[in-house]
Amino acid sequence: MGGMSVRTQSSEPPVEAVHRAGFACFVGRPNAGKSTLTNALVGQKVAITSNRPQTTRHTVRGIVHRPDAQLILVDTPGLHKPRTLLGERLNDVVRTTWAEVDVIGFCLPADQKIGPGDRFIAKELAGIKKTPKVAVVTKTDLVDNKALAEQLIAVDRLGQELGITWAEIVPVSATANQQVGLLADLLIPLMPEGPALYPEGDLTDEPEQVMVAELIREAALEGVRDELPHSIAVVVEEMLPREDRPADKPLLDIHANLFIERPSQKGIVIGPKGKRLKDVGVRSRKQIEALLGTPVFLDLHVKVAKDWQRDPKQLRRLGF
Ligand SMILES: Nc1nc2c(ncn2[C@@H]2O[C@H](COP(=O)(O)OP(=O)(O)OP(=O)(O)O)[C@@H](O)[C@H]2O)c(=O)[nH]1
Ligand SMILES: [Mg+2]
Repeated sequence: MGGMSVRTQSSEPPVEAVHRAGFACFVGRPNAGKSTLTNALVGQKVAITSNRPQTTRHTVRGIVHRPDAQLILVDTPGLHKPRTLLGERLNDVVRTTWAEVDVIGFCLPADQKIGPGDRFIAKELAGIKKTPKVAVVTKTDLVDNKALAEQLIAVDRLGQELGITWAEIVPVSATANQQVGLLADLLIPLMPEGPALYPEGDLTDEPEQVMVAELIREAALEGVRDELPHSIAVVVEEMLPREDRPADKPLLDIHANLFIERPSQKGIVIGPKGKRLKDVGVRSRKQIEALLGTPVFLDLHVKVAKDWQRDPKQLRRLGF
C-alpha cells in the first residue's frame, strides 16, 4: 500500500518557519485501535491496549516531539451506548475532550463495515463545526487494497452524507507501522502556532501510579471473557522504595488492589491454585520494571467492590 493517502484538501507547504503546538484527540468506537495508534505515534506505550472493547477508561495524553512542533495526542475511551454509570462517565469524558482539542481524529477500522456505532459518533461530530476532523482508517494491514479503497470511499461518503468535511482521510496501520509518521505530518499543520507545551522528552503526563495500575489491568484483561473485563479495576495503593537496600540494589514495593464486582468473579481472576493471578503479577511486573527502570516487588490483592460500575460512591473511590 506504500505511500497511499487520500486527501480531500491540500495541506500547507511542508516547510514552515513557525513552531506549532496543540492537541489532537482520537475518538471512535471501542476497539477501533485508538490507543494502539497513540502508542505508535509516541513511539512508546503510554496507553494500554487489548482486544476487549472499552479498554481505555480515562483520557491518556501522548506527546510527539518534532523540531518545529509538539503534537499532543489525547486518546479517549471508545464511545458506545452506555449500559452502566461507568459507561455514561466514559462517554462524558469523550465529549468534553473533543470540545477542547484543536483537531479530532475519528478512527474507523478498515476491516469492519461502517456501522451504527460509527454513525452515532459521526453524527455528533457533524455538530462540532469549528474543529477540523481527520478520518483515520485504522488496521489497514488486515485488508487488501480493494477492501481498503472501498472503505476510504465509504468514509468519504459518510462525510458527505452528514455534512462533515474531512480535513484528511488517512489510512494507517499502527501495528505494521504504515503511514503512522504521515498521520503526524498531516496533523501538525492543523495545530495552532505556539511554543511547546510540555518539556522536551516527556512522552506522557500520566502519573506513574496510574501507569502502573493500567499495566496491571492490561495483564489482567488478557484471557478473560464476557463481562469480566468490564468488572476489573486496579488501584495502586502505595509505591515505596524498600528500606535498608544498598544503593546499587534498590527495590520498589508496589501494593495494588485488583477490584472485581462480584465474589463469584474472584475464582476466575485468581485461577486454580492462584496461577492466573500469579501470571498477571509476573507479566505486569516485567512491564512495570521496564517503565520505571527499577526492580519491583509487586503485592497484588483481589477485592470485591460490589457492582462498582453502577455505584457512584464506588466509582469515586476507584477514581472515576
Ligand atoms: N492488525 C491490527 N490490529 C490492531 C491495529 N491497531 C490496533 N489493533 C488491535 O485492535 C485491538 C484494539 O486496539 P486498541 O488500541 O486497544 O483499541 P481502542 O480503540 O483503544 O479500544 P478502547 O480503548 O476499548 O476504545 C487490539 O487487539 C489491538 O492489538 C492495527 O493497526 N492492526
Ligand atoms: Mg483504548
